[in-house]
Amino acid sequence: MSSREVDYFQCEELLSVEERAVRDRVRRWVESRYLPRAADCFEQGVFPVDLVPEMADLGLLGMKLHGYGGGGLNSVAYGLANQEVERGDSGLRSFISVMNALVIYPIEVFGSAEQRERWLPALVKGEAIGCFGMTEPLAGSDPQSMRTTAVRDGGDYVLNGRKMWITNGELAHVAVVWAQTGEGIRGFLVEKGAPGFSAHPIRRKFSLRASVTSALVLDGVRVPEASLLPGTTGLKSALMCLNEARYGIAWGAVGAAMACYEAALDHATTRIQFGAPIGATQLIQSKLVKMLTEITKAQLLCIRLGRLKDEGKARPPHVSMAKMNNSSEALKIARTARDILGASGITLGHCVIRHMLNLETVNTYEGTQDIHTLAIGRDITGLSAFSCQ
Ligand code: TGC
Ligand code: FAD
Repeated sequence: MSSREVDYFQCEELLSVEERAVRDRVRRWVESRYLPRAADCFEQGVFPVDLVPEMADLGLLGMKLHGYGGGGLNSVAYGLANQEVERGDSGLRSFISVMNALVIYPIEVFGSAEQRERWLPALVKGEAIGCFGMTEPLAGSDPQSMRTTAVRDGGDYVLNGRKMWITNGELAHVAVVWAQTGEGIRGFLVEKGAPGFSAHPIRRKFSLRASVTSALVLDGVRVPEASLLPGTTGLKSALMCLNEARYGIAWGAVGAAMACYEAALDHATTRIQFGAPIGATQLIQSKLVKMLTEITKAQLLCIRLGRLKDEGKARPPHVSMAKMNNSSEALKIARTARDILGASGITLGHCVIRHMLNLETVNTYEGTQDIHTLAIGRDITGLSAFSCQ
């Protein structure tokens, strides 16, 4: 095996023919349709909404969904698709994550038959876009403290509150909104155009620029009881969705890291300083070896987690470990790659600074490094260290 391939431990052999086919199909699409415009989307701060129908045709929406036009893929194939999309850009993968894990999944698992019929086929075809409103200005890592309320009034619920940092917010035809009710935190489907409901852009981002990030305002939004996701039974229901999204992020981060490593290796073997390629120096080799080692560990973690998931043996702390490790290692790899590229590493002429800036968000959203550390710490000790009170 050539040391130039980003598959040092022959992980390829751990994949089925179908899983490889999904990966290769998505890789070809990303390379031909997204990469040529990735830098422009990032620079201009634009999500390429015109590509949504192509993503749907490629089967990127509803990848794991059985029925309703979904792909019914296993977890490893789903993960590989996330990896390839994030090799393109974390913003593009965020769109895929939100659609699959945070909108289609909760409607499939917690929705009524009517809600599933109404939304799932349209979401899978890309005719409808969704978002997931959990985070608030005063409730980020601690969503249990959310202040958005849904109060019963006759046959309706009335929602009041603010949601912050919501991916796809202004694009969405339907928002999965989490709110405090008299029966704990529950999920609601709030449609675009509902009186009192609006989405506003969050501007001046230096990360995830090719993704729409919004604030949601809910001022006395009256929705019928049929908008409640009837299967939701507290914060746990929302955390189950996060579990799915975090799993995809663990794979996606590997894709971004692979892209950065490839760019760094290419530069190290072609850039001549002091009469030799910089890759001939021990310092640069040490950095490349560390990068490849961490990518290899992350790849193995993902494949094992995917198999555990499909066997019904993966627990939330397993997902936390993969999300935590892979996003933080990808960020370190991107920073190292940026360094190896020297001055050229600061421009969008290479993918590296784009990935590096994006990975700052990937490391923060869906549970920060600290939060996943505490979740795993609680799992192994049985002691919660979330609050110092
Ligand atoms: P805690 O007592 O731990 O849990 C309440 C109930 O939920 C269960 N549970 C989980 N279930 C499934 N998956 C998980 N990951 C779970 N974690 C906990 C738990 O067993 C319990 O069940 P039960 O039956 O006893 O009721 O709740 P806590 O309030 O102590 O909070 C735990 C904590 C801190 C880990 C959680 O709040 C957390 O994960 N915080 C981080 C917040 C976060 O990740 N937000 C993400 C917002 S969405 C987003 O960022 C989208 S980015 C999209 C993109 O663009 O890709
Ligand atoms: P805080 O919770 O305020 O944390 C600040 C710092 O304190 C962090 O370093 C954290 O690790 C640390 N900290 C917090 N608690 C503890 C503790 N107990 N012990 C030690 N350290 C602690 N949310 C959604 O609901 N839907 C979305 O679609 C969505 N998309 C996003 C897109 C982008 C681009 C971004 C940046 C965020 C998005 N988020 C979304 C929000 C994201 O999930 C939150 O930003 C994240 O959960 C962290 O919350 P916070 O930003 O409020 O930080």
